[in-house]
Amino acid sequence: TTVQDSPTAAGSGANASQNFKAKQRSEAVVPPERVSAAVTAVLQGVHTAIREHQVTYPEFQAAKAWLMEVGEVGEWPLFMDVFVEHVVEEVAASSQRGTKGTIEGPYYLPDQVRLASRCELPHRPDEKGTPLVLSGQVRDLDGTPLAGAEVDIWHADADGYYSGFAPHLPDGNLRGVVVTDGSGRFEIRTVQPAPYQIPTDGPTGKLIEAAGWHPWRPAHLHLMVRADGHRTITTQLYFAGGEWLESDVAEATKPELILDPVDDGTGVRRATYDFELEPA
Ligand code: MBD
Ligand code: FE
Repeated sequence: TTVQDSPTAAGSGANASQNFKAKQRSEAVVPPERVSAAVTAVLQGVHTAIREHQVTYPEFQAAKAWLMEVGEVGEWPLFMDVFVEHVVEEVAASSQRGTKGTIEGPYYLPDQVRLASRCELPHRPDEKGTPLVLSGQVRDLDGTPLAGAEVDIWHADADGYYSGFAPHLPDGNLRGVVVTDGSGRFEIRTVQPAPYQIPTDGPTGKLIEAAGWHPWRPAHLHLMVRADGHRTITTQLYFAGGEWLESDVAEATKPELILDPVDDGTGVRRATYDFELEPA
């Protein structure tokens, strides 16, 4: 892990880049025809934009400087996941049945603490935010409950920060791998996350500001749901009525992924969500 001094774009970017590189990934073997076809299409898109918008030399040099800065501060994982991943997920989703997936984003960390089916996510003693309980069941496509499935969950805190990517948060905060019980059920106690704002001090934030867009994602929980013999689902759950739900900067919301938690009368908001996994 990298030690950060303050919650800056460069800090979270460096951690996200380091985390991305550390992941064990199989080298994609892509035939030259496919490389050529895809890269030609990307370059043609760039050439078309330059012609259509009569891009000037100063603008071209500014674009180069910006690209260099994104790499220098480690924001490529952030930029790619915010502006590109949703289309890769859309392509992947066309062959996926069961619960809808959506993008993983840059802040997943593997190997978090394993928790019993009824549990509370690790949190600080003074963790802010409205208590939230998410319960549900993991099932096969035919409705068979999946015991011992993993509900790997991570989310931002009530200030919109992720542990591992902000120096003031303890490692593992609001992250855990919840194992379903004998009937595939789980009940996770945590706190309501805040919407997420793209760091405004980094190149991604500066681009968003320069273009007059907004830097927000609606509040969300991230989940990866796994069971032996089944295809892992990577998804997110959102909150009905939440700000930015209709204008997610990462374009990663889906109507099937919206929770509508209800206060149980004690100030605890409760929601249920069941996951259906297809065979691997
Ligand atoms: C996030 O929290 C996120 O979920 C995505 C997809 C991109 C940036 C920050
Ligand atoms: Fe997120």
